[in-house]
Amino acid sequence: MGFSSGRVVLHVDMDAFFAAIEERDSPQFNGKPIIVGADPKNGFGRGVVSTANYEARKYGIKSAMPISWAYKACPSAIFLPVNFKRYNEVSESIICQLKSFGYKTEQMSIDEAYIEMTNDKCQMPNYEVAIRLAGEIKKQIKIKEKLTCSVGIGPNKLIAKVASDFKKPNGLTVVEPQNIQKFLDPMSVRVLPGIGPKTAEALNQMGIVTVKDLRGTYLYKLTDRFGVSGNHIWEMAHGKDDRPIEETHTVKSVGRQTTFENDTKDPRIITKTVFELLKETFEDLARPSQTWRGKTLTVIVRYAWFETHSSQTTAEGLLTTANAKRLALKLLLPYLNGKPVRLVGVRISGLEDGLPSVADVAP
Ligand code: TTP
Ligand code: MG
Repeated sequence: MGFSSGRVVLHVDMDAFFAAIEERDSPQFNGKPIIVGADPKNGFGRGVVSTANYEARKYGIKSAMPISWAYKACPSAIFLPVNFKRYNEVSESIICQLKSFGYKTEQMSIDEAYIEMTNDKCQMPNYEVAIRLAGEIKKQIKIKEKLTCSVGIGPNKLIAKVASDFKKPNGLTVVEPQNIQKFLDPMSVRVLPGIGPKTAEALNQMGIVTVKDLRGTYLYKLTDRFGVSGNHIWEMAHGKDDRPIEETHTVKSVGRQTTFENDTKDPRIITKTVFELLKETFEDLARPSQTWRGKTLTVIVRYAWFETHSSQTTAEGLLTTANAKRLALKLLLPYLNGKPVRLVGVRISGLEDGLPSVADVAP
């Protein structure tokens, strides 16, 4: 570990977040597989898994899997509904704790944040200070919240993020600049943020499976295939990432979605459900300590055969409960076409800091 003038970034990600909170709050669940998500309805439920604790993951259960599959894999697991309000409270408390260390901190989602440690005044090598801070963060969160997290330390957000996911739960992974390539090379391209199943499949078809394969690919081949995103993919493969830590916006989007009990073609049911989801999303936005507002509204519609559409619009000024309903209906109309709908969702994004919250101005 040498002295380094480069960047040092920490990424903190809570372990099995929703499930860990449930386990903590109900000691009788201790050590049992816990699955948070839609109601499994004895194997006939149609929603998805939000998350599962590590005990349940032994059965192959993971986020976004249909709840019916999870039920099949482990019918004796404890199935619990999602309690966003509770998780949001815990999340806020953890983010406050992270900020209290005094470094620039950016919340990325309900259970993760980046911390910028570059230019620390301390005389010790930066990575040593970062490792100490990581230990202190883990200790504090354990004491105050009785929860564990995993921490990644690296020279930028990308490396810190991949590192925090490298060893879970309760992990600490440090990747100094000289080790970036050694760290990334053997991994599947899927570990790179933003490379989902479709992009990975396209890369596989080009003979690219690992990050090393990706790094050995000519940039033009990637831009030919993926356009401008090719540049981004190529930079990630080289461990490059210039994104700064931005503490201004705490959360970038909030939303809700639901799977219908039975597929429905009924425009009244679909519309009513979208309005209900919108109401719940606005309630999520109205948390008193938040000072952001939404501008962009997205409506998601999934047909019975899983074809999924999302369309969005940006409000002129603020998105209020009143204009959001009108905009949602406009976005929804093309899908009220007699085709059976399986799932609908709404999302509000483009949140800004330091402005009145949506709830403050909503009628
Ligand atoms: P993650 O950090 O992706 O997952 P996790 O904290 O449950 O587990 P890990 O130890 O692997 O970090 O997401 C944080 C929370 O967000 C998670 O607890 C539940 C919620 N979530 C969903 O509701 N649906 C999803 O598809 C994912 C990925 C997460
Ligand atoms: Mg997590």
